[in-house]
Amino acid sequence: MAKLKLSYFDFHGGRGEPARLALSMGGIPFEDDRVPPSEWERRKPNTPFGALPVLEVDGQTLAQSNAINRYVGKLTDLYPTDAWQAALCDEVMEAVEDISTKIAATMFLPDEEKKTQRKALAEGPLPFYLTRLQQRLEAHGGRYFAADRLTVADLKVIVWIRHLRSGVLDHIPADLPDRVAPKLVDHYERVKNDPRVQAYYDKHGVAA
Ligand SMILES: N[C@@H](CCC(=O)N[C@@H](CS)C(=O)NCC(=O)O)C(=O)O
Repeated sequence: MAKLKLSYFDFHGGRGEPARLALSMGGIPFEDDRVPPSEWERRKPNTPFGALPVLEVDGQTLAQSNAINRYVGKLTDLYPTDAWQAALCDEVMEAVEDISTKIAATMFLPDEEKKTQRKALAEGPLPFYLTRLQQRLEAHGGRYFAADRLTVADLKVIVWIRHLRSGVLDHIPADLPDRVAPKLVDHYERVKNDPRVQAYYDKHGVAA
């Protein structure tokens, strides 16, 4: 079996967590390399695109979270084998990436500017993506986003929903998902209660 090393920042959530989760759920051994902020400047130039996550496979590197998610999804049977269902899975992961990028762009803004931009996100793009993701979920059976079973798309969505509901994003109401996309919150609970997902969070001492 290939030797895997997944590098991501030393916090729960974010772009690296779906792959951490998938590998753990699939029982695939990997080095869980958690990069402390103090090491990032030194390591950044050695990553393919100056960003994390990065997956090393027998010493070769793969960047871009969704490429990593697809790869580990294939290793763990958490990615559809049917081409159409795989495309539906990709669609959802890219949609989460689109909106996550908008939120990430506000992270290091000065306070007033951050407030303005986050309020605008909470009034427009966030409800839009939440309701559209909910519609896609319903269009594909209502339980999972693709193939009527748990895939890496579901993992990417629950990590994002948990982040939104956690209240850590100033100026973005933590109850937004519950108000505008309750079926996405039901989906979050469904996936979170999967015994493999629960085992991961039990092991890492965080509530999903
Ligand atoms: N499109 C990339 C974005 C990667 C990205 O922006 N990662 C952030 C963390 S979630 C990062 O490395 N930030 C530190 C930096 O850019 O210096 C992906 O999906 O992996």
